[in-house]
Amino acid sequence: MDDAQLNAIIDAVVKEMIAAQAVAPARPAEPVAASSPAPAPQPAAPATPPGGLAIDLPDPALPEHRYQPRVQRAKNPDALPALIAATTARVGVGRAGPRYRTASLLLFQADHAITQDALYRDVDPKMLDDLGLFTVQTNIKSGTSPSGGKQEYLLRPDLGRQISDDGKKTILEKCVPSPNIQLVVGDGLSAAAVEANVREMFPVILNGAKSAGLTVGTPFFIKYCRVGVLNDIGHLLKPDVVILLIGERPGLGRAESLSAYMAYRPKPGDTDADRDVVCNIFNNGGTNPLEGAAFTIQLAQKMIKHQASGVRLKLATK
Ligand code: B12
Repeated sequence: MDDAQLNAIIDAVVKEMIAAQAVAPARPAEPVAASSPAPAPQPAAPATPPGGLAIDLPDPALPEHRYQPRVQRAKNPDALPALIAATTARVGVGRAGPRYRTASLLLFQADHAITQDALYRDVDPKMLDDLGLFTVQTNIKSGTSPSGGKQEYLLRPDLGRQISDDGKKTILEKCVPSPNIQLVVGDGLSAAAVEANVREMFPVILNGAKSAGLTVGTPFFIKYCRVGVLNDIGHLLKPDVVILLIGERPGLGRAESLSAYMAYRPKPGDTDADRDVVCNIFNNGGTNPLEGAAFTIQLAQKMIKHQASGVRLKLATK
């Protein structure tokens, strides 16, 4: 039997099944347990293609699907939404025998895709322009092969801690030297985190520094950036404190989490023991970006007062 005959048979069977309503033209979302609260309205089903069979499903990462309680015969169905809202952990998802339910599996896959996007794509250049940030690069070359771009960034964290020679030149040309605070943004492991928080944090950090009587240097953006880049910045510009806003490793479905890594007068050879971090900055569940920004200024003041950061600062303030 050749391909044409095979396809003709498949077409005929599919048509028969649709006519007999044995398969729905478009599949609805997985039904919710009777004991759960009423489901949110479902988005419109995808248009049925001319053949009559559609296999598209609604996006499982949409809030109305992500946070839907899926425990069957729950003892206290009213408490489930509150439990789910209280944590970013995957609770109240139910199970099918010993396995995840299909909806949970699809959400895992969707979240994995979100994570990959956050990691592999570049920060929106418009946002960088709006904030007046120029861009320098580390010693990771642009490109997409293993010897450049995000692939190399992942394989060579050491190169992501060094500003390229061109970048160093640009920084020295464009930046005011020896400020109290040098503010820097780095893509790190999540472009989504930078886009979700930096716009809100910038004015709070700049105004907070002004109110505290601290000078702020010329801010800029570092592409393919790792935390250890703090040392090069300290060496080049001699600020009192560097605040590096950088995308954290994106957890599943938590791609928008940002950190502010900070150090007092960082220099080559410094390690994480000389640094501090304000972590898990994101809206709806983390440290919200406005608070996170205010906290970085308080921490910068403390670092300047005690002329220390990291373990030394902890010991000085014990
Ligand atoms: C990956 C990770 C690690 C890895 C880092 C290895 C690596 N090469 O990436 C390992 C497992 C070694 C680690 C160890 C520790 N970590 Co850690 N880590 C993380 C995690 C999951 C992601 C960090 C990230 O994305 N960084 C951004 C990328 C771009 O940075 P990077 O240059 O690739 O990697 C550097 C940073 O990750 C840094 N780093 C990692 N953890 C910490 C902690 C502190 C206090 C500092 C200053 C730096 C630092 O080390 C890497 C090398 O320079 C975060 C969770 C989060 N929500 O952020 C916790 C997190 C940052 N870690 C935390 C802690 C407490 C630690 C430890 C102190 C634990 C311990 N008691 O030993 C140690 C410190 C290690 C150190 N570097 O000195 C806390 C910090 C809490 C806080 N506010 O102080 C976090 C937020 C986890 C949490 N509890 O929520 N960590």
